[in-house]
Amino acid sequence: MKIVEARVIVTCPGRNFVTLKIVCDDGTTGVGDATLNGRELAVAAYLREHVVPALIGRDPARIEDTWQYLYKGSYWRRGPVTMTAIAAVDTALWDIKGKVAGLPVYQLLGGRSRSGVLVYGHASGPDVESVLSSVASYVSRGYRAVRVQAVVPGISDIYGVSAGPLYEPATAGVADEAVWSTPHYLAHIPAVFAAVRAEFGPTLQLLHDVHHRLTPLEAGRLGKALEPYALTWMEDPTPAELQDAFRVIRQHTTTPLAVGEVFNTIWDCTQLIQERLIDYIRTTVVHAGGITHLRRIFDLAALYQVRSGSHGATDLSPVCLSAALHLDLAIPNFGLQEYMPHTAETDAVFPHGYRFADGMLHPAEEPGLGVDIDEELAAAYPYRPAALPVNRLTDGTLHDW
Ligand code: GCO
Ligand code: MG
Repeated sequence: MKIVEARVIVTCPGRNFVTLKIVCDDGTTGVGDATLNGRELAVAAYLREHVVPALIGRDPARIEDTWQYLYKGSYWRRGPVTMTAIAAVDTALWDIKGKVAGLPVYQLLGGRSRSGVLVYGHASGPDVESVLSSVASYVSRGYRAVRVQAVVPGISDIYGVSAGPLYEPATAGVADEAVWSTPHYLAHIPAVFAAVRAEFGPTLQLLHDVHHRLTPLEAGRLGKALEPYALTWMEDPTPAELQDAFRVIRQHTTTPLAVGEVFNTIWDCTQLIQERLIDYIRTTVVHAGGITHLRRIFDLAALYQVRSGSHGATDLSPVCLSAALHLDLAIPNFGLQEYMPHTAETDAVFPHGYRFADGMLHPAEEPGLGVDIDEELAAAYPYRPAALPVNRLTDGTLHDW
């Protein structure tokens, strides 16, 4: 078999997605997600200009060799644009391999290690009462794990609180500016979790995303304050370029830590994993080099009792989610999978066979990944420039968003 074509498809059914579709000489196709929120066209150009020409004529069965070719062969290693482009090729090749073998991809990864993929949903609200009813709506739909975000009095525009049925931080044009105050945040969040734990009892899994906003010491203080409410994890407590910083957090709290949605290679988390500074690694198929490289990260993590907790916000397309579910089902050290359902428009552009039941997602049983892109429908939604917000402190200093 040979690759004869690779199409880069950019579509905006409510938000932007980039997809790579690889076509083989016998007509077999495979898809890979290449969406990097707010930087979509950089990856599209990287694929079109630098990757697609090198794919034509290659044997689609040689997944590892193609991965090494694109990684070592670019000379300029790592980085979100490069690793997202490599991920798209890798994911599409696993899809093709599954179709050729007549097996769902999880079978090629070693087979099923569990009955389904436990997911967490996103509860939020403008005040404690509405947070409680948002959590209740997830519980009534069968979710066993819920992330809780809340408006903080004194901060007008905060990460993770949805105004409508879906949360979408990217806005049209250039970045919106939000204002951040750590003292207001630290004063409010423990009380929210006290109310949620009191209402829903000890076994509902609760999570919280700090979204990179605290110093290590502030994160230690928050983790300690949240200990009575037994969170499954506190996410991205501090920016993670400095892996050492997590030692400080660990010295102060037993609240489990989850990090990694912005990482793109194993090199971003070797210290975090090998020194057991985190409990969950949140790297994803689309931003961390595809199924091949993510498997490598998860295998390293397994040696150190670190579990997976892959990012799964709506800016990761149904193609990424499908791929994630196959890997989640197969690895020994699966922890949790984030799940934000996509809009009906997005689901129509990306027909897929995964389904939600009993708090878990289940990948399609058909050969390959069980997801595709309807290119005709995708063409009806042209790209729209959009950007993620930036954050400033109350005195105007630029802060982490
Ligand atoms: C999460 C993430 C997202 C990111 C988004 C950026 O935990 O789901 O933090 O909400 O902010 O994916 O594009
Ligand atoms: Mg996050």
